[in-house]
Amino acid sequence: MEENKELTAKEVEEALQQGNPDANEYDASEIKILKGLEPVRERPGMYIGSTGVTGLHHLVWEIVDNSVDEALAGYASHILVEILPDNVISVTDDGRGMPVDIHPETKRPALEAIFTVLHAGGKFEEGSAYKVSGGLHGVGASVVNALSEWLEVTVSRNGKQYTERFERGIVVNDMYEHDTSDHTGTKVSFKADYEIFHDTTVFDYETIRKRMQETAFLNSVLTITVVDRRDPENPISNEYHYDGGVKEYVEFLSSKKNIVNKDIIYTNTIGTYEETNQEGKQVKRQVAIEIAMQYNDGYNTDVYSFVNNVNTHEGGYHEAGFKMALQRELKKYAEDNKLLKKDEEITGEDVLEGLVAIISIKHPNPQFEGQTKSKLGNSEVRPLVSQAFGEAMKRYLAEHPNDAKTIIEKCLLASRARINARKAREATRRKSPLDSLMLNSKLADCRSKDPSLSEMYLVEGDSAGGSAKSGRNSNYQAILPLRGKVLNVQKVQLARALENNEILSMIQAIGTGIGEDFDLSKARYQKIVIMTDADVDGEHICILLLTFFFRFMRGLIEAGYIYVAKPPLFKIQFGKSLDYAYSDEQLEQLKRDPKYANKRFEIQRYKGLGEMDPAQLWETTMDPATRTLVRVHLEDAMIADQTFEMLMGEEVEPRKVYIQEHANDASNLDI
Ligand code: 0RA
Repeated sequence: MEENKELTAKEVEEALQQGNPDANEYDASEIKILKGLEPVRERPGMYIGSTGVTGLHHLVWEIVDNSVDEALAGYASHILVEILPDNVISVTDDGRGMPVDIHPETKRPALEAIFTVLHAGGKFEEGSAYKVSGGLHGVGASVVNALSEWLEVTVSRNGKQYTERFERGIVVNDMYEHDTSDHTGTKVSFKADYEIFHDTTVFDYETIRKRMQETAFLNSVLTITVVDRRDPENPISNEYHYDGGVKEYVEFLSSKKNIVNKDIIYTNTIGTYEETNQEGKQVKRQVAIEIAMQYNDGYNTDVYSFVNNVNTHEGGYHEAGFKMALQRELKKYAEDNKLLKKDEEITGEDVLEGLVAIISIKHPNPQFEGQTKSKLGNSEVRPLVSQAFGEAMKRYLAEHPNDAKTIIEKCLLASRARINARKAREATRRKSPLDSLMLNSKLADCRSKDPSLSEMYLVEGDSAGGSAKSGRNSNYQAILPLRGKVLNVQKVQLARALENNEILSMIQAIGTGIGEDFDLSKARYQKIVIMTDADVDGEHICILLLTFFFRFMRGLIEAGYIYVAKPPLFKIQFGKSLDYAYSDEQLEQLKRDPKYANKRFEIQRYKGLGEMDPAQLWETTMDPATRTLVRVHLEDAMIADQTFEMLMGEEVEPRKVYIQEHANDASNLDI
């Protein structure tokens, strides 16, 4: 078996054809394994989630994760991530350098396995406490190699440098020794394969910068430098190092809010649990627990949790342990200090209002569960986190009696508001427009009743709404026009959006309910598409809707049901040739196309969706075969939520700057 793994795919197939009895013992699935990295190229989505822009960026995360592991193992401290001309990515660390020794039997260098054997290095290995192995992460460098036009690794070790080169996962230059080196480390450079990433092989600096900043917050030993060198004259760069770890992360997230407790509540500790290992022995395992939190005077809850640097959007036992301890300690403090009046109580919900918290744990053997594999399923973690954070919270409250009182007061306010809201809701439930059909809805529903096939377009403006209704495929596309002006009132309170007829129609049409009543399984559409003009007003409406979903129907975003449509910005026409451009660059490219170059072509700039007739709107923005939809991720909605705060908040100056910066910038929707 082991020896047969050395056969190439071609040799296996030849052996099978010749009826070689040894080869015949393998069934089809085993042959797949023998083909090494081929399955990755056949079904890339299985390994990196998608071959769109998100999957493309996964390649970077995979390579960086390996260097982060080397840092967490205590050997590296600096990671350099560069975007080079032609969208080549290069990741350099100052770790020990990947192993270069030659295997005595295979005669191959040890590092080759890291890049050519599926899953090598991705799984938990006994003893290596904090290997990243969550969700879509940790599939390893071999997957990146398989999906790269070329990949080159250079190791500095033993005073020398070693380089090996691959193309589409295959060795094209055996590892060779060259040059001397006065340090150790690993550098991996790769070019994503255009044969795999059809949409784009262009990396987004902001996406990489943000992720690296987050990685630096979560791993205080690290210094990460990010550089965009695609324009050689104007390199862009950022460097991140946070000695304070997640405490600084909370500081960062709270920076635009009015904080309630000045000192951040923080703990950084190790918990232990017992487990039976493969030999049936009881062994102790360690879990690193780092938590920071702070209250602000807002109403949102921003609790973000991570396991081995993987964002656990769906929560799990670590989040549960934190919330449990937070409520327990606040409740106990309030009772012990006689801060509760008769009939007053503090529930788990009350302690979450106006909370910013980061929960980061490092676990040797995490179990990821849930719809998007982003929920921690290890139950032993709950008591560990609950105890660790409970102690920190208890100490904080004892040492900060003034802050403690303010926090309890705030919880009681939330509690009263919650009780009043419930009473009001119960009183009006019968009359609630959401529960009845008395709404004067402008919804043009689709015929399909199958949510997995049904789409709803939220369209800005009555005129575009009319075109969309005429142009749509009414079998599966529903249209709800939204009057932009109504929504785009400056300083509108989000709660006021709930009084808006169109928003109510939208909630009713979606069918899940909102807030506490939200139930994803009742969604009537699994694609909800925001379609607004590519101007400032359109952007505002989009931000408002995303903020609304983020706060009241977050499950829709988590389930991946929310999309933003990208309408074209230009039409270019000469005789019978007609094309649409979705960006300035694309228009410039079309102008150079032989169809148009040196011709008297006409260009129409679309100022709004309303300028398109039904057929054009269908063809450019609604036809599944030709349209561009951008799926909204939780991070995007989070950013929209922060932008919304900024736009609607008390501070006038940042709003002015934002509007000025975006006024002439129709395509700058950051989603
Ligand atoms: C296994 C063994 C050793 C180094 C590494 C892995 C290693 C992997 C990566 C991936 C990115 N950067 C890395 N740096 C190191 C060497 C073990 C030894 O020196 O004894």
